[in-house]
Amino acid sequence: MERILLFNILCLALLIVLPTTWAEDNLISPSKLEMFVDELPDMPKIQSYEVANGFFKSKPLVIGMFKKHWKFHRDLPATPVYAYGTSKNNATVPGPTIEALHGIDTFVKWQNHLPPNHILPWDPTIPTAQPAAENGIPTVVHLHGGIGEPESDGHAHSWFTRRFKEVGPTWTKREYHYRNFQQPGNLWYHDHTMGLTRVNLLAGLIGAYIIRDLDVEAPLRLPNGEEFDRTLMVFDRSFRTDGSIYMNSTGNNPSIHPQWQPEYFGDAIIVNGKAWPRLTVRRRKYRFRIINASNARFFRFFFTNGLKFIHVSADSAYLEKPVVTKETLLAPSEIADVVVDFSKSNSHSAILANDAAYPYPSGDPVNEANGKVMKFIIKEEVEHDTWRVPKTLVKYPDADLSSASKTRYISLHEYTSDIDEPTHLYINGKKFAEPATETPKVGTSEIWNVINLTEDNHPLHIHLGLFKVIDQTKLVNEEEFKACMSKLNNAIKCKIDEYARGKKIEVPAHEKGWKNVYKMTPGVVTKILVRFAYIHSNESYPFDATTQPGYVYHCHILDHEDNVMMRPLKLIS
Ligand SMILES: *C1O[C@H](CO)[C@@H](O)[C@H](O)[C@H]1NC(C)=O
Ligand SMILES: *[C@@H]1O[C@H](CO)[C@@H](O)[C@H](O)[C@H]1NC(C)=O
Ligand SMILES: *[C@@H]1O[C@H](CO)[C@@H](O)[C@H](O)[C@H]1NC(C)=O
Ligand SMILES: *[C@@H]1O[C@H](CO)[C@@H](O)[C@H](O)[C@H]1NC(C)=O
Ligand SMILES: *[C@@H]1O[C@H](CO)[C@@H](O)[C@H](O)[C@H]1NC(C)=O
Ligand SMILES: [Cu+2]
Repeated sequence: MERILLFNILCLALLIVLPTTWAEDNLISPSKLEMFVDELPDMPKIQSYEVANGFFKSKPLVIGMFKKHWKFHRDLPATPVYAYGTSKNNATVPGPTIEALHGIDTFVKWQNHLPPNHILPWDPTIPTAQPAAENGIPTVVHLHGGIGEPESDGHAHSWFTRRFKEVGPTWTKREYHYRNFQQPGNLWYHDHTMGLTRVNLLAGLIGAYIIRDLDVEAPLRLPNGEEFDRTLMVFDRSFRTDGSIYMNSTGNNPSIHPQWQPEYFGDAIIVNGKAWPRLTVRRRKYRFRIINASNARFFRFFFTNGLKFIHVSADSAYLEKPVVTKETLLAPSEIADVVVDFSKSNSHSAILANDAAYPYPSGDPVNEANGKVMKFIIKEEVEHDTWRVPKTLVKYPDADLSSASKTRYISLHEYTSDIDEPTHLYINGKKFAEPATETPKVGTSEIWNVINLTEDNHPLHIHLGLFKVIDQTKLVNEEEFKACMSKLNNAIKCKIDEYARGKKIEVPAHEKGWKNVYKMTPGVVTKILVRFAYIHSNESYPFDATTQPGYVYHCHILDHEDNVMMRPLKLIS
């Protein structure tokens, strides 16, 4: 008893004597957390439809955002998080998976219950939503991959605080309306608040959203049902010994931005809310919809026992044919939708591993901790498998370049301080607040040439539009072109055609489908065809895409998006 008291007093004395950074840096070493001890959770499923008199109809949902505690690992104290759920009790990280049906609208009342004082350090010196502190934390939900009206798109300025006490300048409605008229596929919802996206996602505000179309999908006979069709949401986090999420609160340019850092990387790899979980599987085919919900970490997944990935879709649309790979590179927010056939395994377990450097591609190599993702324990007996992977999946129209009504140049810029540390990043050298320059016409397609003038790979995400990657061409005399761009900031005046003549880089087969995010390689011009219309039908949008506040497009490294690698996208009629 006395010894414990003495020990406590000593600890207290230490706390007082040591500089405050001691508490700040009191990180848990990932080697202290044993891998593969927690079972892989399945997030709760919520259907946004119901059957009435033999017909499907919408079932309106109410989903809240709550502050609560979440156990990320058996041996880690519960972590304060922000979680989506139908109640505080059953809110989860990631949030519930919303199951929608093609053609049946989803209605969601997103409700903010978050108290004041953010659980993570944010930075008021970057353009940020700043309601009165006592009103709580601003949030707004974006459905990533959704094709819907601007009012329900979760524009960065459409945020709201708890009980809608304060709302952002473009906020218009409490109940969001998702049409689900698009092709079946994988979407996800996440926070999109101006300047706070990176911290709100880090805190836990993410969840999956699946659109199913039974007419299209049932004949494919891909692995189906709760057991064989699973969503894996992967992200990285670091923790302190008390369980709280650690985010470095010292900016890389503290005199300019006291807290902002250009990229967040965590040491522990989390799948469906557990660090390095395990899943026991049968010797047959499974479908995994793998969503990379990291802020900045790229993953290059592979199986340690040589099992392969059979890609069936990319982002939110099916591929025309399955593509088999041994590894798969996912940028933040990209989705790999793969079938894995465990009957092909020659061992009783397989580790899903990752070997992507961070930042990708030129950063540090992975270590023991972030090089492993999860473990599959494979049952002994071989089973009769009723699922298959057909030779052809779903055919959508090809990218028809001749149909493009406009060609644009989109350049990605990074700015650095005197100490050569990044201070902010812009698209086209323009602030987010400057008026929209990308104003496509509803129903048209456009060619966008995306020019990466930075050292990093930036996953570009476009709201509303789907795109196909046409080609990737290396710049020649890149420094000369960059020098011109930093002066004139105009790709045509800088004679882009004379520089975009280098080697062509092949687009991986499993990324040749219709996408909503693509990795923009540095020093490369990536040509994409963006379609502001459906891909599965010639019908026009059943909503007005030209209304306020419009849409955005941005880099999906959240730390870049917040500061402010994002531009308005304004559709016109
Ligand atoms: C982006 O471009 C920069 C400079 O042009 C280059 O150094 C960098 O490697 C490129 N990034 C990738 C991922 O290729
Ligand atoms: C969450 O809890 C509420 C009541 O607290 C219940 O009605 C609802 O069905 C639960 N949802 C899920 C997905 O478990
Ligand atoms: C936090 O960031 C600062 C500035 O970039 C750096 O000097 C410091 O080492 C970082 N701390 C940790 C624990 O990584
Ligand atoms: C996940 O996405 C983040 C950023 O959006 C990216 O930095 C990271 O590399 C991606 N990880 C995987 C496994 O794809
Ligand atoms: C859309 O129109 C084009 C050209 O008229 C036609 O070739 C194509 O089959 C149509 N697509 C659908 C899904 O109806
Ligand atoms: Cu970026």
